[in-house]
Amino acid sequence: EVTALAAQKHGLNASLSGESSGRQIWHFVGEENDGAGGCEAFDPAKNPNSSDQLYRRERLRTWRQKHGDDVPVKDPLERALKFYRKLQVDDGHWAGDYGGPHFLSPGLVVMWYVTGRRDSVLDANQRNAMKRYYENHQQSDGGWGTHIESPSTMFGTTLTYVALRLLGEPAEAPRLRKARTFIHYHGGATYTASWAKFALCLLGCMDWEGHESVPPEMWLLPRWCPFHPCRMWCHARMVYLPMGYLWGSRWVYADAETDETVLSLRRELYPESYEKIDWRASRSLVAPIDDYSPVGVPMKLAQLVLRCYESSFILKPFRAFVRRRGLAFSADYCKAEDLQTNFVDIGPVNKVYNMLVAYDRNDGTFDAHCLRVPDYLWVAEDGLKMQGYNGSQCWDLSFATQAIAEARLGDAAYLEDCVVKAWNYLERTQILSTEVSQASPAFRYEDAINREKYFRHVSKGGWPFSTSAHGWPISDCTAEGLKSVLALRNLQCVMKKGTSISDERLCDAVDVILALQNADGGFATYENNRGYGWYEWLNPSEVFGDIMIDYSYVECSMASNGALARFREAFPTHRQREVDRALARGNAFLKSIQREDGSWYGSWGCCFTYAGWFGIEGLVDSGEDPSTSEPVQRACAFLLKHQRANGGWGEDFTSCFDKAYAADGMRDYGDDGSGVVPTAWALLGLMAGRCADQAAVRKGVAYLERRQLESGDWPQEGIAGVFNRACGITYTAYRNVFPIWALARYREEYLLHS
Ligand code: LAN
Repeated sequence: EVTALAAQKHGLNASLSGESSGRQIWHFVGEENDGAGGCEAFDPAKNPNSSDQLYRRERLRTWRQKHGDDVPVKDPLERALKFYRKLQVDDGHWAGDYGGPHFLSPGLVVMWYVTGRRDSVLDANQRNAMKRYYENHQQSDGGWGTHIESPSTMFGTTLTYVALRLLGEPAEAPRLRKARTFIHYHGGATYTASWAKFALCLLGCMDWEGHESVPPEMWLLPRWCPFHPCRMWCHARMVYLPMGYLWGSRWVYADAETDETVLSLRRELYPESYEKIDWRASRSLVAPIDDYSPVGVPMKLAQLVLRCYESSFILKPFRAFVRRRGLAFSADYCKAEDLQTNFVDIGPVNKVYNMLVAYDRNDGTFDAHCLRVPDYLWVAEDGLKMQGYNGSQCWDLSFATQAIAEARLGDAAYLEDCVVKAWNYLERTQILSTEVSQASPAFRYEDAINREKYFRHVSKGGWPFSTSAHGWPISDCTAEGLKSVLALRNLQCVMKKGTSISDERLCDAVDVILALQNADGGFATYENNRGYGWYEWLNPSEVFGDIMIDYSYVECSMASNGALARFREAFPTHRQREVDRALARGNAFLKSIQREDGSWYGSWGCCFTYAGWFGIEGLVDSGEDPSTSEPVQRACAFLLKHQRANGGWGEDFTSCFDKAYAADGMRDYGDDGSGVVPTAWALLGLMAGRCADQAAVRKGVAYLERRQLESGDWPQEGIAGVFNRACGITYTAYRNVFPIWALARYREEYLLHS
């Protein structure tokens, strides 16, 4: 029944270009099934970031077939827009590579293996293309990083090694020998990070005694208890949920004791003999190269207490009772999450583990889950990867549309069609309550959520990051969605041809934003902050930083401030006092987290440059007069200080990891330290702050124009996105949307007002 629901609502045969709900599915056709599709050879040593050639070529080809060749355009902005509109998918969004992390697809491979190696989870073409990806990203030391630009870690290496073996690569293949040397040099798989250990335990290549406790009965604590997991950041919560279930039932691959590959892996992964390993003693081991956030003393103590609890004889009957109830609650909660998200699930890690829980529940939902695996897979010239989300559709689209609106080109004949399609995507993607309009068959689920029981924040009126089927609303995605709608709604083409969005829906969006403001005046990602800073002492992940609670971020706060301000202009009477107050508090929050040197630390993009734009624009949107505001001028001075000799700005991932500005700029994959994406961010910030140094801005704009390719595209440089301090994530749309926006702002706003 559930399978039928998913199939019917989301058009399973949809190809990448024919979807109506943002779904991105790759089909392998003819000879292109090696994942390369005739692309130029991919050389990760030059730049491990794919430039999304497969997708872009396919789109350009389709465009040319329909519309013929473009007349060459001189104007850089027009050239960029004429290029970018060609990449749009029929349903209105722009697709793109959202890969980057290396630790995601191995989890999928393990799940595919332990649930019976079905083609419905991963077919042969997908597996081949996945192997190609792993091969492409192996580094000269034999290892793999946590993400494509990271130095090798045990986390990335053990997982990828195991995935390659499960996909059929022989242990004696030279690349695997090399990887094994790396693993053994760092002490063997007992030194990998806990999330990798978890996968090894499921597969039967590590004893569960080697894994710290994840008791599912923590869900039974009373809600007021500060240790109740509902207070965690939703991503951590939704990952530890299926983990608790699988740990609590000590789930292991049924054929582990006879499976040749598993038995061999037990020999390959450890320098000592598997039988002799002291698993209990190995639990807390972790290689220094993985140990980004060392587990704090409080967590170590908690683990000690849990060890006693786990082995206590007296507590056995009590434990058995609460464990059973904890497992039952976890299984139900996983299922609720599956249904709420149409089996997409909030992210790639819980997708895989929830699938395993569904397999274990054996209630028929596993098949529905299989249909949603391709949503996470993306093919580029470096092979097939599992993405960090089921795409970044709504997010990228909201920037593209705001850029077009700011360029005052929304009604230009060559963009009309593109704008109307994008508008319709925004309309279809907003999360509504119960009604399902004709134009929007996607499952809108507010009433199905069982919100209170499963700790969900309000959704009605929000926008998600990707698709309405996913449906978790996010503060800044809601805000950027609302800003886009406000920017487009008065265009002639939208009024004539777009699906209407009622004022009431815009008010709903503002209600979501208002509800998401934290006590400190800032905005977190999906929910209000429900916990305390000291939770970070309990972060068990080792490889990630600041994952325990939903903090207030400069990015989410700027977006929310901007949306409130623009909404107030359009609807001055809706919750007037609350909106005013929220803006004043938002403004104070942004000032409170600005660093002495004028910068802000960026959590979701690289890094101080990204946050600089958000910080400045957020301050201005919340009422700061740029010409007199000291914080705005200090922020502009910070950005100006980092302009490079070639006129651009550059910052690479190390800034995020080290939490300090990487003075060498975009070191490895930029252009003499600069890059087009950071340059565009810096310019957007400076122009929002009405920077008085016009020469610097002009130089930055000239830099963007100089780097533009003949086609109107820009080159793909270093990785632009980040999460959890330590993991990079790819946004291929950024090299288009932000330069376009910066050029637009320069022409339409800055020159006129300065
Ligand atoms: C994202 C993607 C979008 C991103 C923005 C909207 C850009 C940001 O402004 C707020 C945070 C958010 C929503 C975000 C949070 C962390 C995510 C979900 C991701 C970076 C995509 C992947 C990542 C997720 C945690 C990856 C899975 C890994 C785990 C450690 C669970």
